[in-house]
Amino acid sequence: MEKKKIYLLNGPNLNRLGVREPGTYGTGTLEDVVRLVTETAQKAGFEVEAYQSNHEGDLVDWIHQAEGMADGIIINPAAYTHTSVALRDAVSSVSLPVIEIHISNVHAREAFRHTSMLAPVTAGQIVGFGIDGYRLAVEGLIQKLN
Ligand code: DHK
Repeated sequence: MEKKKIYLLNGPNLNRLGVREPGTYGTGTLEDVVRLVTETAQKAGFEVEAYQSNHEGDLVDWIHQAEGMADGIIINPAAYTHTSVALRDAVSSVSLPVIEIHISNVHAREAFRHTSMLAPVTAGQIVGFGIDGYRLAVEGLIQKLN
């Protein structure tokens, strides 16, 4: 592995950011998220590779692929947060620090959003800061890596 790298993974419906329930998720787009993460990471000498998928298996594959390719992962598993044993096991299977991020304050929403299958196996979780949470996730991840 040459250059320091962060994988940014976004799950289902996050391609709809900007038009999707703006009262909950804000008006920033996925493009804005990728730009914010890239700019924040670059300041600390990290490159970013960003992926979004509406399919659980794609996210599993990218988590696996990150090992050997990246130093850490920032993931918003979106709805799979609350359901996916497969994503949790994928996170457990790699030795990289993984930061989980949610745009909304999931704890102030429906009860089914209060549980994260992934949280116990991540290095940390950021919740409820809007898309600025992605910047906080980069800073937190880099702090853990240094
Ligand atoms: C995004 C989603 O799509 C929801 O399914 C989660 C999360 C919350 C977020 O706040 O980023 O429950």
